[in-house]
Amino acid sequence: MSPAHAANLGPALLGTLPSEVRQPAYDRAALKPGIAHIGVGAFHRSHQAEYTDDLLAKNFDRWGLVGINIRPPLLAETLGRQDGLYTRLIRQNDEVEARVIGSIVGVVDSQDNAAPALEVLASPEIEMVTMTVTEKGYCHVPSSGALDLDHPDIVHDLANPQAPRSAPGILAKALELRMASHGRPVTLLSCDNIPANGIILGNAVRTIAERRGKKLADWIAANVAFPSAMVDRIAPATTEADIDTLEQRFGYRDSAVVVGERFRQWVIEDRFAGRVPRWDLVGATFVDDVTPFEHLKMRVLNGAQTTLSYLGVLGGFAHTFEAIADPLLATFIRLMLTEETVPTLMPVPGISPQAYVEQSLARLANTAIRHRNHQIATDGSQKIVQRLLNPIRDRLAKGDSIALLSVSVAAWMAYPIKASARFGRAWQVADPFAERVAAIADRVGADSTELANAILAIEAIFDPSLAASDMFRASLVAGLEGLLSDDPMAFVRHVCADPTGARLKRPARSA
Ligand code: CS2
Repeated sequence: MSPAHAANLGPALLGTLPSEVRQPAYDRAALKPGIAHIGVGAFHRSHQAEYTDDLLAKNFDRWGLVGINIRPPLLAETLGRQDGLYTRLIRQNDEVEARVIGSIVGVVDSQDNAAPALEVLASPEIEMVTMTVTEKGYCHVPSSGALDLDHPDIVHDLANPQAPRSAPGILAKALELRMASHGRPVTLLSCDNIPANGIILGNAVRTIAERRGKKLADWIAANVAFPSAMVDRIAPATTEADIDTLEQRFGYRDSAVVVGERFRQWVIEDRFAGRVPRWDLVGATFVDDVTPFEHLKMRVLNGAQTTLSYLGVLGGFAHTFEAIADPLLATFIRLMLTEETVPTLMPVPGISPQAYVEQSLARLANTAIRHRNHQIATDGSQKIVQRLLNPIRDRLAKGDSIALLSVSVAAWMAYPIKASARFGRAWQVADPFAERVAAIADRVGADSTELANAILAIEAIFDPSLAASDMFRASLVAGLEGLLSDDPMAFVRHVCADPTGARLKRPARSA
């Protein structure tokens, strides 16, 4: 800790920054709000806000971003103090590149009360609403995608539509306010890693709106678009060490700094209401159907991250880059992706899946991105459907082997099991289903068959038709047996050394 800190980032500091720090290449004073973003975390600041900054530099227009946080942390003060400015560091092994992003013109904290969020979202100048509210922010049932009507926030919002708490409830109320005031169309663009995110968001908002009456539902049908999108850039939660790195390297403080890799991608379904920021002029792609891109990204890149996070924790590795530097885990991941994941993908225009696998593995090996395995492991119940279970379901439908992907699902199960009291509370798990799985572990103990059966019975995660697969169940039992043992990596070694032998064959059919 240096005794006297350097000056903090703000408009006054811009003129004094080292020349290697890139700065907004447009007149920020002339920038007016046009986009609202819900969930201004590290990912948004590294991704959509940077694309928008690029767009403003290329084609200046009324597309300033207003950030809204409806969940912790409070951000208005930190970012407000800096007039919305923050530094985006790109770190790629030894390279560090700093850039000040200027696209955020305002930040609103709306954690305690929806009113500040509603005021922004309902304002006529906002024509695009993007969001990164995490998988669980949609309050949907992961296995089916339907809005979870038993979710406490949804129960609350249906009973108190004037004071909503959930993201879909807040959006439905904002649309009602728009309808009643100016009536201007708007696009609601989900940027979270859930499958068919536009459809899931649209269903959630419409389900709530229908309860408010046909008039609102009809207005939404005519004036609101919910395109799907695939977003990508690895940008872990910012740490104190990142803030210190910036100060040491570039000589100023920035409490809102974000760190990301060089790679970025944004594929957006070309279905908008009203005016659209032309992000396609600065590297995003507008397409008719994002499904192939979304499968590629969630199954390969995210599937690898999730697998490395659970196997990584079990193997004693703290970060992704350390887990993938382990030759055994690297071998397992490459085998799983190549043999089982890639064959489930749809053809993706312009991308070779095998090249994408290699590119993804190289991205995960970036030693400057300190992505904690426990961070990626968070909310796994909301992530495994799209990352692991959907490819497993596709393979089972064709009679293909699922032994490697099942190791990853077993590792996801082992993670909360080992956090239960009965298994010694190895670590803390943040996941809406953590308590439920821990209770199962406390009740059942170490019997892998009973553990697998009880966890597979959680229908919100495992679709009953998937849970009914004998092959899947048997693979999970074998996986749990191995991964809950004293030497989980021995099991992974066994699977890698003898993939065909270790893989369970399809149960023989009786003639
Ligand atoms: C990660 C993602 O925490 C997680 O679930 O897998 O945040 C991942 O880094 C991004 O999707 C990369 O685009």
